[in-house]
Amino acid sequence: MTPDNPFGINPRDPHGRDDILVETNELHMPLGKPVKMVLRSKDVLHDFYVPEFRAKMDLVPGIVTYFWMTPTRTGKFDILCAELCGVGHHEMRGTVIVEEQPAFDAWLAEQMTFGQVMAQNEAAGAPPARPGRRNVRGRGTLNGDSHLS
Ligand SMILES: [Cu+2]
Repeated sequence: MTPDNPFGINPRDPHGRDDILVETNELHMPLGKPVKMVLRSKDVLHDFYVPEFRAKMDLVPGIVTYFWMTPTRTGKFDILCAELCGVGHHEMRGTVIVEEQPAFDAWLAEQMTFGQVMAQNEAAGAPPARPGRRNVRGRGTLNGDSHLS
C-alpha cells in the first residue's frame, strides 16, 4: 500500500484484475444482502460507527477487524468515526446508501475494475495502480464483500 497503489493490490496478480475499486466516502449496500465490513487503519485507532446500525467496530493499525450485518431498509445513513483520532477527527464522515438491488447493480456497473484502472493509467502515463479522478471520492474496495481501508 503506497500513495501510488492505495489499495495495495499486486499489479502482477491476474486474480486482482477484476477487483472493483471504489475510492469514496460513500458506501453502497444492497438491501437484504449480508455484508461483511472489513476494517483496517493505516495510522491510528479509529472506529467505524453508523448509529442507525447499532453496531460499531474499532479500526486498529496492524490488525484487520470486521463485523457482519444485513441492511433491512433503504436509506442514507451517516458514517462517523467514534474514536477521538486526531485533528482531522471531525472530518471523518461518510455516508452509507442502502438501496434496492437494481439501483445497487447500476451503481456497481459504473465502478472501474483494477484492470480497467491499470489500462487507463498506462494509456495516460500515470502510475499503474492509482485510481483515476473518476474514482477519487474516498477509500474502499468491493469484490463480493465490502471493505473500508
Ligand atoms: Cu476519529
